[in-house]
Amino acid sequence: MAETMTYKILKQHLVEGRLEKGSEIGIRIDQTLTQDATGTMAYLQLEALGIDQVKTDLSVSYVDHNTLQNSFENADDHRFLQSAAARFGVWFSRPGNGICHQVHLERFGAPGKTLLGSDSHTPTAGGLGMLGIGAGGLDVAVAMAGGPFYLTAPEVLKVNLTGKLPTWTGAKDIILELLRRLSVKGGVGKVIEYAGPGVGTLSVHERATITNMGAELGATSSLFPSDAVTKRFLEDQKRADQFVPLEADPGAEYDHEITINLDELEPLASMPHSPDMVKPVKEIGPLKVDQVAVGSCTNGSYYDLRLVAELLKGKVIHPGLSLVVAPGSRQVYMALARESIIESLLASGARLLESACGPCIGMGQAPPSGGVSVRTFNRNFAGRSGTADAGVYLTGPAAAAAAALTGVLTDPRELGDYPQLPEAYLPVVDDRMLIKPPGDGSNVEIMRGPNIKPLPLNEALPEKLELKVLLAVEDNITTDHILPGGSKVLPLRSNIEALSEYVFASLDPGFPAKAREFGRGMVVGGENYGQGSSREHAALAPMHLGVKAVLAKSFARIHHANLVNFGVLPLTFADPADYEKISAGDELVMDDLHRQLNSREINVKNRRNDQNIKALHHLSPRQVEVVKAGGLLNYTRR
Ligand code: MIC
Ligand code: SF4
Repeated sequence: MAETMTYKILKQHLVEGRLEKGSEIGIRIDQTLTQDATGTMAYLQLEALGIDQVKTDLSVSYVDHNTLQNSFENADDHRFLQSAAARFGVWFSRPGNGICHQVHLERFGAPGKTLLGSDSHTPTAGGLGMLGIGAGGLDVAVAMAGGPFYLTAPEVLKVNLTGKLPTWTGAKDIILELLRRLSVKGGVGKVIEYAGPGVGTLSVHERATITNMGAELGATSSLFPSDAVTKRFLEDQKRADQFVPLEADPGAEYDHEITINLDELEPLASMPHSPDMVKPVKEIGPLKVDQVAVGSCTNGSYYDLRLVAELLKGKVIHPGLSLVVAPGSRQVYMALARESIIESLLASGARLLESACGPCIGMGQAPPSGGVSVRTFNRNFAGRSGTADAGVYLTGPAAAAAAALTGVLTDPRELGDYPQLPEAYLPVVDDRMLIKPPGDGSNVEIMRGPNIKPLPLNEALPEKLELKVLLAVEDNITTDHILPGGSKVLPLRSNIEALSEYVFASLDPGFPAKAREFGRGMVVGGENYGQGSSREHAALAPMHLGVKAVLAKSFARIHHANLVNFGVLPLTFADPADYEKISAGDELVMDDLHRQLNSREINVKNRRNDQNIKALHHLSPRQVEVVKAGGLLNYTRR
């Protein structure tokens, strides 16, 4: 049978279930990655699983998020992560070596293999033809322990690329066009496969920009074929032996198909506060810009930064703004340094940051009050930049450079002639900031700082739940709403007690106190509840506050899985109109729950008006048991 790339990889890795669309399958994970903000929890969980050495072919622990060391917490976490990596047989990428997705693409990613990462942008590896999937830390810990990763066998969406990108447009405009058409929930339940004559015109870095932001579509993963371009990339990375070709069979059947004619694209931007609020830059109109930020796992490649430097060359940035630049990896940084591009950026007035996530997750460089920031990043959720009333516009590097020069949002085509850039460059391959684990780590002592607290566990699911509705929220609530990032909150990722004080901080600062007062509560949500990041803390911290269930119109994939992993019951409205029948403060009752969970339907009674509402669960039989046990750790220990 003619197969898609997705199903070829899934078939080769299937260990449980039947490979039928919509049913739960378990797959073998070849490689894992963690980053520091989610990694501390993942290694504590690995420890709790009683594992001696990881069972994957390769696991890597990166430090890239919490690199601002305002106080001891982040530095302690780095030390914990380095020692845990050595203990469990995991490679350690030292702070300064770069953003996990960029480094993984360069140094470890391999076509045809599976990668599970505790970060939602793990599908960046799809630029190499690798099936990268984002998940909560606990799922990644289980994969490191050799367990299967469970997912719903996805639908496959084929994006047919025709034509060739015009000058002044780039890969970012392709993915923004897709976001414009499909919205932030258009990819839920799907893997997106790229095909067609346009594919061969895109470098691995351009492909990775596109697969990276598949996360913003809510997709399970995104995949490019592995072809001559991939082979050349791996050769340049001195990893030619890892090349295998991958493409869909002719005649493979897809569930959905769309075409993007690259010839027709123009510079696009996402407007505040959602990646799918996309418009052509020229239509957004004059807008004073206060900050430009270049880098991140989306556009932090050598090519992106070199383009910006080239456009700024010989000029100085507009006096009304600041420009910050963070290369995606040390490899990129070193190539830019070698070719004096760093010097050129400095001459133009750029503020150079270390190679890390930085401003993308609000780790410094917050824009001024009410400011406008133009960023080559992937997310522009309200408040994520660290400034609650700032507006973030997401663009490609050319539009970012145009804004930096003119001080206003500018269609880069107005800059005149497109610069002549050399086609290829040879990366500096230097792995000395990657620490290989010792053959036997059993004697390595794990170093814990005072901010690293033991893992909180949930109680088993009671037979009857009487829950106060603590908060009712609208559609597309992100995990940044549920649990913010930023330099103040992120250092608390390994201290759930302290972290819990920030649950729903931007929507309802009184939430933690209310939750504590009522003991057991729930949250009511709209469509696509929990979109965005993979942070399991957005399930774990509410669980710690006594949240037992979330009733929403629909869920984002990773957050749904994280709720289950911590024994919080995710339910949807059988009739979305019932959303209107519940308000904050109501008391909802679910009787005889264990029995009710045997069918899809759960009866929920609202004490305020004695009305019954029909809710549905979307749990596999395995997940029902996990929720009943009060989460995956309890379930596994049994
Ligand atoms: C993000 O981009 O939101 C993050 C920070 O990388 C998160 C992970 C986290 O919250 O630690 C993600 O994308 O999963
Ligand atoms: Fe880091 Fe931003 Fe990428 Fe998340 S999206 S991994 S915070 S650079």
